[in-house]
Amino acid sequence: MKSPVRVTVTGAAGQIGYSLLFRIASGDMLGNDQPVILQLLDITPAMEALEGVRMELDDCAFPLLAGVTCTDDPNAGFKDADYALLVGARARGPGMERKDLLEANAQIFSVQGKAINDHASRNVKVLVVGNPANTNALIAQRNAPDIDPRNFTAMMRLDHNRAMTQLAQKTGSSINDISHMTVWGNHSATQYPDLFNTHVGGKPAMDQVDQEWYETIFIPTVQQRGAAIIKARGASSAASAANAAIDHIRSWALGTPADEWVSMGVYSDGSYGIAEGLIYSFPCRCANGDWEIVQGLDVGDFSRERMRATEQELSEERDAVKHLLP
Ligand code: NAX
Repeated sequence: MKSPVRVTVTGAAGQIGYSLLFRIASGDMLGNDQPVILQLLDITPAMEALEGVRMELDDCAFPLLAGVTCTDDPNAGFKDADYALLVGARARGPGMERKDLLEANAQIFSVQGKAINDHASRNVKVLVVGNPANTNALIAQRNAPDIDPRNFTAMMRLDHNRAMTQLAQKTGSSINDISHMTVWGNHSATQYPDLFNTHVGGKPAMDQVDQEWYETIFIPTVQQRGAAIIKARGASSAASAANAAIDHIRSWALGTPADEWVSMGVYSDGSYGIAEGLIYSFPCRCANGDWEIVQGLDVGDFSRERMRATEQELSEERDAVKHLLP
């Protein structure tokens, strides 16, 4: 048996946490030969609820769960972390402007970035789920100058999975027939789900759907799916978000299938003309615990315009918190 790895989860007492922790502990994320120690971080008022979650984890008697700690101290929470899933964030309250939300989260993610810098493993793999996820990831990354910026990522896998299913349902095919999906940009309504490189049953997706459906149904449905779930459920996506977080880390740690890729918010190196340093979603291939941006995809004018719009939004988010960035 391998030696245990340390997995920090923030916002662990929240609704995504409740769908996520049990799957990490059962081996869904890192494989059924990899023991884990869970380091659960939340804020002080949530400690009692978090203790209840710990009791339930105990009661599952998971063979792979080698320990659980609960804390409200980021320095303790990130100690020696090999993986860090930053789920906890400040939700938008009544009367809160977008700028206030960005600022409130900038405070949280700068503290957590510093704690990661000072206490986590040098190879820690960080996934930011808490919204605005891409900009929160940027803030954490900028506050962790001793860690490779490539180790900070933002979750786009829920958007990617949503797009896969919408396409499978439209074409009457199985999810297993869909490959080479890409969602570019920001985890927000400006994200751009791109079918121009996607395949259904090994053949180009755009030969199997019409442009009108693509533009007027598919793209807005994927972009607005989070809002549709809030409307229907009265609460935001939780189990599907937790599932996407598991998928994201699993792909990163254990690799993507040969010739396939997934969408990940990663540190832009300027690929496809996207400003360097933004945390932008690209098609990524993973192997040996590392990711690379897939190069050379077909980007026509239709795609270019949408990729730019979502890049523009990320630049504006970054500029809104510039005064808080080191
Ligand atoms: P909940 O409100 O149920 O839980 C959030 C938890 O975070 C609470 O327990 C809270 O006490 C904790 N928290 C707040 N500030 C914290 C801090 N400074 N340190 C540690 N913990 C802190 O929200 P939940 O539904 O679990 O969603 C969590 C986040 O995921 C939200 O920001 C949400 O917007 C975001 N989402 C991101 C998605 C994505 O695809 N990237 C999709 C799902 C989800 O909407």
